[in-house]
Amino acid sequence: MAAAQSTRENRMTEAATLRDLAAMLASGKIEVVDLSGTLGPDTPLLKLPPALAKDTPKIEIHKISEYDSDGPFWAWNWLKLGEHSGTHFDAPHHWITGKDYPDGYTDTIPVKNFIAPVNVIDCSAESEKNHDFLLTADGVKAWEAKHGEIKAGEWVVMRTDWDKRAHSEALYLNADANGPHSPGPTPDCIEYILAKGVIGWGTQCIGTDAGQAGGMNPPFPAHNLLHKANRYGLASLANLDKLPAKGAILIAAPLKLVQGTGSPIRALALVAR
Ligand code: 23J
Ligand code: MN
Repeated sequence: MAAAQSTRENRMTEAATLRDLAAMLASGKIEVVDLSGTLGPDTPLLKLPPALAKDTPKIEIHKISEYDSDGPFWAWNWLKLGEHSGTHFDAPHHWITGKDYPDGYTDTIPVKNFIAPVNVIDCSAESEKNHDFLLTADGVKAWEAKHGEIKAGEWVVMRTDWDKRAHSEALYLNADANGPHSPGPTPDCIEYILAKGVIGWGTQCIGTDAGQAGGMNPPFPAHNLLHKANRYGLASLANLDKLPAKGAILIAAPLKLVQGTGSPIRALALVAR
């Protein structure tokens, strides 16, 4: 958007646009689509090779009271919850390549980066056939030839319909003796979209990288390259099958955790109907 001088006429036009938006949300002409999975003790969580690393703990929801002797008129819970649990946001400080950005934590990222247009690349058929399917730069270019160019400031998300497996951690992680098998990007895919100036990259799998990405060069290229560029990741997105290829607006705001490296989110999309 051109940073035009905000004249009185401009402000009136923009106020009218917001009124129109509110009316269209109320009438359903713009639909709000829920892109989050449920968050609880059964939410699938990443498993790393024990020799390499510690895992994020199981999610716990503990009751404080529910209209009882511990709180007669109220119900509330406390949580044990890793930052990188369920549908979540990856901040730049999550990865060593992004460690030095002052604005790379959940509490320091500019909030305007939490609302942006989203490009949805449908890889569901390929991913069903090949659980290790990798989206390449050429794959993204072919998608652009059909749907239009990816622009600076936009999200790119990979639709795999992997959310249909999230009811079972075994199905979701899809691991065998050789480790997890789930689709993701190649290094050149991430390099290509970063050159376009995207705000970030999202997937429907447990992380932003493919299951076999530990063996790529660099290891975990989505994490390595996105966060090196001070850009963001989204993981375990749901319901991407309900979005158009282009035209939706994605709202993905992490909790304002102090020096947080990520956070569960309630990801939402605004879609014209
Ligand atoms: C830590 C180490 C490796 C990976 C991840 C976290 C994630 O996917 C994540 O949730 O950011 S691959
Ligand atoms: Mn993460």
